[in-house]
Amino acid sequence: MASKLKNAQLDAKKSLEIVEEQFQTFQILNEEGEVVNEAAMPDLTDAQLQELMRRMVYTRILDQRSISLNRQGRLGFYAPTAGQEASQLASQFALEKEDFILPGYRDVPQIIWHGLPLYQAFLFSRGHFQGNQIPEGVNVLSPQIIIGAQYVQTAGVALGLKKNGNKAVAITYTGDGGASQGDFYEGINFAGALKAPAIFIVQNNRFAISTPVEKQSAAKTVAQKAVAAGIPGIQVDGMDPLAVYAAVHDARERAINGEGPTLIETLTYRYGPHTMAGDDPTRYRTAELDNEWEKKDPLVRFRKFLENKGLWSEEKENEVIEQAKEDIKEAIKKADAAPKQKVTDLMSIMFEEMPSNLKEQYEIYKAKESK
Ligand SMILES: Cc1ncc(C[n+]2csc(CCOP(=O)(O)OP(=O)(O)O)c2C)c(N)n1
Ligand SMILES: [Mg+2]
Repeated sequence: MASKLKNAQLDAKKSLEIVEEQFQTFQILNEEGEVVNEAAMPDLTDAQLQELMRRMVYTRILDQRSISLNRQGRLGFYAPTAGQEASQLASQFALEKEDFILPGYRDVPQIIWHGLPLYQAFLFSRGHFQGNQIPEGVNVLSPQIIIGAQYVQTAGVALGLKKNGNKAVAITYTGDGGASQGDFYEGINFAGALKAPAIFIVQNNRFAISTPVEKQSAAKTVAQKAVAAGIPGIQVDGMDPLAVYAAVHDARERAINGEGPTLIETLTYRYGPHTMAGDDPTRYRTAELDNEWEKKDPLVRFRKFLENKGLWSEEKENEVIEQAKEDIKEAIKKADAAPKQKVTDLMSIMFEEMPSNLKEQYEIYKAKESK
């Protein structure tokens, strides 16, 4: 129905259409591994390009091994990551060590590449408290399970960095489902108002467990939600490592220059189930959709791109695979060697000064545990 309001500035529907038209998907490398946006090519050396590929291959292996370790009962909570490597690893690759990462439960690869030892990631999966004892100098928080909560925390961490005069950013990740939560809006709004150096990533893998993104929101893109918060927003091809890197690098530059936060939506797909707790993706996704997305695979397109430049080979890839398997074996051994956690451990790490009623309980457990 045509609007009765002829003046476009007063036409609410037109205003929305104008916004929607602005949010086109940013891409540099197409599915064939060809550069389609030369002007936006990030400034990365050959060695850096190879390192990014190495991390993606390594993480695909880590995902496969984690799934099989979970099935053997040797890991606990695990949210598969295959398909999301470009979105996860190219964004982390654009960071500096002093930047803080506030991950969601699927974002364990980013915190590993930011410095969390692999065995601790395995301990986190097992629900062992040592998995959450982040080493000094590794600027990551524990993976958040409450959907969207990390967005509010990121606004706070970013504001803290700004107040301390640190030239660093806080980056966080949630999913398409997370972008429907109140915390999402509060986080981007607060960071925008205070020009906090935050980068808000929404990895839109099209499903929140079984709920398709179309049922989550009337918004055509997640990126356009930035408009209401008055901050820049961009939708990126999340299967394209170069586009993800360029978008995050750009957002980081603006953040540390005092220009405030950015919202980045990465269009991606998880090949596996939501978690290893038992959902069956064939009940909510079609094989056609799976195939369509597997054709966009980030490793396949980046491999082609690098091979064309003479920067990658089967031999190199096999070396990475072997290294990953070796590291995983070692890390599981180390995780197995962690002492069984005790109730008294949980109590003593929780309090600097234990309340008197808990002191009593502490003694009771201590006596039980020494039997
Ligand atoms: C506040 C809250 N509500 C519900 C849940 C249960 N839950 C766990 S994962 C999930 C779906 C999240 O989907 P999305 O944000 O798209 O992230 P993805 O798992 O696809 O990466 C839900 C509803 C939760 N953990 N926290
Ligand atoms: Mg999702």
